[in-house]
Amino acid sequence: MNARGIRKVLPIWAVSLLFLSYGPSLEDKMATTKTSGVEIAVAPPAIDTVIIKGMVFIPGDLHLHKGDTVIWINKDIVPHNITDFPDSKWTSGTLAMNSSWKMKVDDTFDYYCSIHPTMKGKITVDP
Ligand SMILES: [Cu+2]
Repeated sequence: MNARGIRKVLPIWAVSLLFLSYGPSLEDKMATTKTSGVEIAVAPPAIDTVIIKGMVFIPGDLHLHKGDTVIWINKDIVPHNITDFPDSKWTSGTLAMNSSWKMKVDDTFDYYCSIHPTMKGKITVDP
């Protein structure tokens, strides 16, 4: 290789070295990853759906996170309700066909339809 050839190759090599030395350090990359982890931990509350169809709650046991909202949608041809089980401390009231009712959830609970007491469901708050 003559002197002119080296002059053509050298700038590319020098520019590469410049990028490597001025790029983000390993510590910077680790900090970014840590920030991303925190963002995942504080994800906004989700909205989950329970469909009522064929005289059952689908899914029968819905797993979610504290603070999420559940919407029950009655897709049956008969009215239903969502009522605390076994104490009936609260109820949605009657849900006509195609109507819905929602509730913010903080704790695990069982529920049922007091119109059709064999219809039971559960909401499980995962840690
Ligand atoms: Cu019912």
